Amino acid sequence: MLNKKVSDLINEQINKEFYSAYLYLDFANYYYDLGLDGFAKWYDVQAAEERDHAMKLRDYMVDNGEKVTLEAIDKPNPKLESADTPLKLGLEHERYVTALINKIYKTAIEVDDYRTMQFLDWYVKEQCEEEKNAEGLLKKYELFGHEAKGLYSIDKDLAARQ
Ligand code: OFO
Repeated sequence: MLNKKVSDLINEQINKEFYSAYLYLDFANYYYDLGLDGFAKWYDVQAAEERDHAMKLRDYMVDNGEKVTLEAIDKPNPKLESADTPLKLGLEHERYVTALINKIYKTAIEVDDYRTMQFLDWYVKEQCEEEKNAEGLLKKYELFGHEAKGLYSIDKDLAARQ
């Protein structure tokens, strides 16, 4: 069994990871609609990864004899006005998730839960990677994406990476 504060936060995080998957799926839909399939596929992959993150947390709860309570997932409702909006919102969202993971980690430290700290190390590393990717993509867009040729080449590059 885990400390109640820790298990409550992990349970909440499961929901947040599923929400991340929804949000990225929403971004993917937006890009498919614009005809930018490379960007869309990139966010399809991100959405699948977020679902995996939720499942990994779920499995950790189960492995530790904790009950998981699934809550309703919020509707992703960002106003997507231009091709760079999802990129900006995506970076903002990753920074928010990093703060959530840090909060669980901090709570685990406070209650001497070394097992959870070790488990969360993977998420700490993953968030670093995801923030880096989101920043990189936004930077690329800001440099080249405002012109059709540049946007097309970023899209092609993203499609090739999937
Ligand atoms: Fe769940 O990996 Fe970032 O958000």
